[in-house]
Amino acid sequence: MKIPKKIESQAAKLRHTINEHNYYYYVVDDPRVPDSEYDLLLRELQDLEAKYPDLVTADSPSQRVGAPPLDAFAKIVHSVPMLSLNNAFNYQEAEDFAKDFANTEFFAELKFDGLAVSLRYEDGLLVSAATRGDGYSGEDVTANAKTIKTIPLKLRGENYPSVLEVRGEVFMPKAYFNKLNQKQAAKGEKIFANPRNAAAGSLRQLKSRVTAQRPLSFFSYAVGVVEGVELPQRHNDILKLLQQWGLPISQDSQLLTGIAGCLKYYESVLKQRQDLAFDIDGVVYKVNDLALQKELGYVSRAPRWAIAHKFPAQEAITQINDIDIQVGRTGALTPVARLNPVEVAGVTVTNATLHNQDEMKRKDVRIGDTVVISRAGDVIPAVMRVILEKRPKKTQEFIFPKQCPVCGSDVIRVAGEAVARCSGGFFCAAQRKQALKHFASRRAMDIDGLGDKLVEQLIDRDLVIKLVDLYRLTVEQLTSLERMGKKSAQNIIAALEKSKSTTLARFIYAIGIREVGESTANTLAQHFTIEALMAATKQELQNIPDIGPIVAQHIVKFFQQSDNINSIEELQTIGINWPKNSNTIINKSLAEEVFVLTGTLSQMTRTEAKTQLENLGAKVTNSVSKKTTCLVAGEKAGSKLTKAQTLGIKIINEADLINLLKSYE
Ligand code: 9MJ
Repeated sequence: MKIPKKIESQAAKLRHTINEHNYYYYVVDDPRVPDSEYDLLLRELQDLEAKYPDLVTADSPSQRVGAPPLDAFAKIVHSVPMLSLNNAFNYQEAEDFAKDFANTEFFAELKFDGLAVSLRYEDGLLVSAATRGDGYSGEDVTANAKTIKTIPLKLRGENYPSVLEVRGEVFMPKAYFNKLNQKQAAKGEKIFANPRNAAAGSLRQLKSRVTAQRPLSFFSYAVGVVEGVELPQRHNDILKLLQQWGLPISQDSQLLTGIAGCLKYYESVLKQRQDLAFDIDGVVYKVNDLALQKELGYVSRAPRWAIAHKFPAQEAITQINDIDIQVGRTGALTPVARLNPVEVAGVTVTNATLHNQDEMKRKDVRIGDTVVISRAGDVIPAVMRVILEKRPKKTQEFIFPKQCPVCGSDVIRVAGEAVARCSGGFFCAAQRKQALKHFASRRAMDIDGLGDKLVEQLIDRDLVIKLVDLYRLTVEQLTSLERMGKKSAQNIIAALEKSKSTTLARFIYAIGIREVGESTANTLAQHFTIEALMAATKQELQNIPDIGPIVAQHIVKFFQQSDNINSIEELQTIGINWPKNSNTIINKSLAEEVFVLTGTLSQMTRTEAKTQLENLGAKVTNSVSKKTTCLVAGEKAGSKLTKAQTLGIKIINEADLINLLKSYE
């Protein structure tokens, strides 16, 4: 079919516009249009291409959806071999690497934990993508790579080389990895052990339509063959050029001098590791000067001018001595493995979570098994997999209890939910303990001195059955407890008395409705009195911004239980109160502001800071853009700080933030 000129130019214009939006969205991290507008543009192009199939070009953004399946991967020979890196596993080895490089300029990069890929562009168009393979030849994953949104199908600008091979890492961001595994489990399909396996499994597979549904990403860190353009003589300048040509590069790299600078970089990245959106397994130091790189050359397949300084392993192997079931505040049963103590990333670990019933079954974890456990930062250590070859004879499959191990009530599992729950509610001592700890906590009723140990004793001795019993405690009852003097007991009674004057938001948060965190409690307090909240229908709740059907359902269900209504009434009768018009005096002084929080805060968590700013009407977003009005930079702020400086955005530190929040109290 002949394509009218007008249609042809309309399609070309759409392709260009969409590619530009892709660049700003994926590479610069500064979207120029809302997602909905982007979707409309893509739909418009797809409609045109459906009508006129000859309009489809290799670089059309519509081509990211995936090609027909392949029978097997073809081989691609790397004309310049893809190198591996030598590793340094400790400071000594890193220093040994650098001993001949006093005052040398290094470019330090993150070491992404994905799989290495070489992209080949000819006259600006992506013509092939290959895995590293053995370094000399790899698998042709072109159709799959084309589905990765951060990989440009066409280079930007005019001055790119006629041939450009870009080397980098394909990886899966951590957040998507967890979601993917949930989806896989729901479909009864393969669960990936870690984001690297998920990235490899998603890229090295024959159905590119499947790859298209996997949220993979890419960072460039080296070049192979380059023809037609003389490249700069410094590695960091080459990366800058790659970015100008539309290729994504990490913003967390740094130019530094000597090994001392490198080791500082190592330490600072190690601290931020958990906050990164993707997994890394170390950092890489590269001599920045290409002439010096050439002089240094290679030993076997690794360059002498670079080294990967690896982080300590986050996995270890140990044995399971026992499996316990813990009962949480909402009755959720969590299986926990009691371990032979083992050191993981510098900390001795004795317990690891087994998550839930399905996970246990899937992994077939048994008492006596030798297992791989993983500990990432502050996250609770988890059992990753069983080493079946080491399973002792006569182990038995673990039978998940049908009755709550604490109170004996039936265990119930709602269809579609992974979590099994004790149906005992406040009757269950385990749930009571957790509910009470939450009620007393600092951001809830803030009862000073009522810590976890005390709560356990109060419940174990039946001194507190219902929440209101807390406020009926006497000094005599308290002094009868272990390690409780008269003065401490009096202090606790005073703290209880003080906690009675609170805010509606705190109270709603404190009563522990499922899925109602601090921020939701705040929203609810701004729209309802407690009486109105107790009577609200699911629809009324959903009419409020940020309240979705699931939260609404939990709220309605909570207030359908007469025990909960009685408990609230008793608490009010005993004197818990809040300014009755607190929901009408809303301070929206920061309504025009868009904040970004970055780095580590010492006085509060980022979530707390976010909630407090939002309560004053401010918007708090994750990435710095022109719309950002203020960046709060905590300790060790990284690329967001640099970006904010570049854009001339107001930057404040934690002390400034606290003063700002105080000024509105
Ligand atoms: C990774 N995996 O992040 C290199 N790498 O450079 C970085 N790998 C590399 N650089 C030359 N950041 C060969 C391999």
